[in-house]
This record gives sequence, C-alpha cells and structure tokens, in this order.
Amino acid sequence: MIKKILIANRGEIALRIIRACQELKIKSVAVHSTADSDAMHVRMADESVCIGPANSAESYLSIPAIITACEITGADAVHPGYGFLSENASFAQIVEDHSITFIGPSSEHIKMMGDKITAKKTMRELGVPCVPGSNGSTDTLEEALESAKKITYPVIIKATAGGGGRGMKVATSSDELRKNYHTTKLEAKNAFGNDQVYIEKYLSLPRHIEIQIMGDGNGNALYLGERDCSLQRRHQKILEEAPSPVLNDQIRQNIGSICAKAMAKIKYSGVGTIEFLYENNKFYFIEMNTRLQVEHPVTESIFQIDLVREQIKIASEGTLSFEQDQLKIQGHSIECRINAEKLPDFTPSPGKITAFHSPGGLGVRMDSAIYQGYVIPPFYDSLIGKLIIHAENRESALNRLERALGELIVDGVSTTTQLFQELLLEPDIQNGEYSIHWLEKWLQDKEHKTNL
Ligand code: MV4
Repeated sequence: MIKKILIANRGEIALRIIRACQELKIKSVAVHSTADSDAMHVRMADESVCIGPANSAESYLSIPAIITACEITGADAVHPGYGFLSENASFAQIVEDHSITFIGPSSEHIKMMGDKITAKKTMRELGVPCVPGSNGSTDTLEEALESAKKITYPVIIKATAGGGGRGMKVATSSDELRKNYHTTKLEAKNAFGNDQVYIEKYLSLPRHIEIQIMGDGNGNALYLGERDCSLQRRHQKILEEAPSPVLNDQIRQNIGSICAKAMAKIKYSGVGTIEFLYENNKFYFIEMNTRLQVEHPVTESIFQIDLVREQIKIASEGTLSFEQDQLKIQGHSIECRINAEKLPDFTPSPGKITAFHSPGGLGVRMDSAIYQGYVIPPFYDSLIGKLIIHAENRESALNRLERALGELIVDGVSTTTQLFQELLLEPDIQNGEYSIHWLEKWLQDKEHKTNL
C-alpha cells in the first residue's frame, strides 16, 4: 500500500498527480525550486519541500535532493511526471534502492528503451514493425554506405542516445551520407557522450501515431488506442487527438494487439507509449517512451479512465483494473497545448498573469497550474495549460474546441491561443489531412504571406 507520494515535478503535471492522490486518499508531497515557492503544486500538495535553486540541474534534476526530500517527509513512493527524471534509469534504480516505490517501469525497461538501437532490436524481435535500416549500429562509414545502398536513399542517420528529434541527419545520396556521417557521430558524442549511430530509410511524409499501452509487470498488458501527434513544431507537439482521423478499428486493433503482446512478453510494468511513423497504411516503430506523456488526457477522455490512478495501482499492486475487451473508444478528443509564447516566433513570454479565466462546460477540461497573480518563471518550459476537448465525434470536438478557445482568457503574458483559432479555419485540419511536416510548412507559408 502506498501512503504518501512525492511528486518529482512541477506545473500542470504535478497538479494532475496531486489530484489523483487526493481521490485515492494518498498523501502528496510537492518539491520545488526557490523560483517555484508560490507555484500551485506547492499550494495544493499536503506538504512541500524546497529542494534547490531555480536551475533545474540543482533542483528538479537533483537525485540527492529528491531522495532527501523523501526521507524527510516519509514518502514511500515517487511519481516523476514527464520530463526531468522521468526516463532516468539510474534515478528509478536509486529510488528503489532506498525502498521507495518508483511509479513507473523498471530501471531495466527505462534503460532498454532509452537506447534507441536496443529498443529497436527488442521491438523487432517482439514482432513490432520497424523502419527498414541497419539493424544495429553502423560503426564505420563503409557499413553505413552498405546499409544505405540496401534500403535505398533517402536515409536518416540517428544517434542511439538521441530521440525527440535530437541527433538526426537526412542523407539523400551517398555523397551526402559521406558528408554527414562523421559529423552526426561527433555531435552525438558531444551531446550524449555516446557516438553510436544507426541508419534508417527516411520516410518523407508520415504521420506520427503513438500507441498507449499499460502492463502490470507480471506478463499482462493492454493497449488504449492511439494518439495522432503529427502537428508539431521543432519536435514540440502543438495539438494531439485521439482517435487518429486516418485509422479504422481493424488497423487499430491489429497494431494495438501487436504492441500489447510485445509488452506482455517483456513483462512491462506501468504505462508507456510506443511511437510510430505511419505512411501508406503501414506502421513503423521509431521510439518508446517509458513515462506518462503530456498528451495522456486525450486517451483518458476517449476511454473514461484515469491513467495516473492506473500507474499508482500498478506500482502498488501489480494489477490492471480492466481487461482489453472492456475498453471501448467513446467519441473524440483533442488537446491544445497553450504555451506562454509570443507569436509568430514562439518567443517565450514569462511574467505575471494579470487575469485568467479557464474555459468550462460539457466536454471541456483545462489542465493548468496558473492562477491570477501567478508569475511564470523564465527557467522552465513554456507550457501553461492544456485544453482538452471531448465530444461524440471529431466534427463536434472541433466545434466545441472553437467555443472553448473563445472562453479562454490569459492576460499579462502572450500565449499561443490564437494559433489554434487560426488552425481551426484550415480545411486540412478540419479534414484531418496533415503529416508531420504540415504545421511547419503552414507557419512558413503564413510568414511568407505577411512579408509580401
Ligand atoms: C524519422 C523521420 C523520417 N524517417 N525517421 C523526429 C523525432 C524522432 N522521434 C524521430 N523523428 C523522425 N524520424 C525516419 N526513418 C522523421 C522524423 C521527424 C518527425 C517525427 C515525428 C514527428 C515530427 C517529426 C518532424 C521531423 C522529423
């Protein structure tokens, strides 16, 4: 039984976890930097501990500070949220070594999926479809050239320690591969302390579709549909939706059961996301995230389940609350990430919130940690809220989103709200016809038009 959870995070996700704790009658401990003394997660938790200065490296990323905070407060579990230490295998191990429950997968699974070559090899052996490529690291340029010749150009060079868009380069010819190979390796060495790279066929116009899974750590696992996260800018997701506008029940069930079977086989424990590129009606595994994701609420909306509650249940009992055939998709959900950024350049816009009104009504959820008078510090990410819409179908969800965006008031700082109002007017968005490159192209075209 878990009695007290320390939340090693801040912002809206810390609040999200505290809310689950309250409903489960579990005590919550907030940790915070000196810059976050007035933050909402500190106010809402049962207890709080200051763990260091504004700089994340010395606070939210400080393993000794967080372990000490657990010991001071008697917390018997840690929830890492997303970002920060959530996918740090040694943190998970150290927490467990102190007889504290890590609410997340085993350190071994975090490590396995954190190394992209190991992740891909594991998934391939488990029968998950992968992007054709080098099947392991290419240690020399010659190996890379040979592999590229087999799969044909264009190819992409990826760092095994990369992910989320870091440490990749496209090569459209052998000349380009010759030119880029060593620099990608060197950049990987400098950025991650690991110079291993691998080669994949470069997919030119895919969608990013990810499968939500959960496992009990005892060989049972299930899938909770997909999220379409193709609308991104510089590898930051902007809008996510579930179900994907391009999948049908049969395709969903097919890829979903492949994922669930794979997770059952490795005895995965906790929630996780298997990321795919989807092109020409085929899925290609790229990465797995071993954490709760920012966009988890769209899955919660269409399945009417609480993913954080499930995480806590898995960590404490090693069981799942339902079986696959009890999970039925209801309606459609869309999430908009509201960032404190100034358009058109997305420049961070920290500062004091002078007025805040959260949208409400049927099918409207706003996950946010801001309040009137709150000062957004300049040290962390710019996410200030997630507006999550649920409706009976996609068309109604888009309509409800338009209504809800109109109700949102955030004064004192600039926000990305208007971006979504403009996106809603686009036929491609209305029709669900977009790839991973749609948003950047649209933003570029828009910039071009204003310069005319
Ligand atoms: C790719 C790809 C095309 N082909 N892999 C970018 C982030 C990382 N998760 C994987 N990424 C990509 N991998 C192959 N073989 C294109 C991307 C990519 C991308 C992927 C998902 C969402 C947005 C993206 C934007 C640019 C590139």
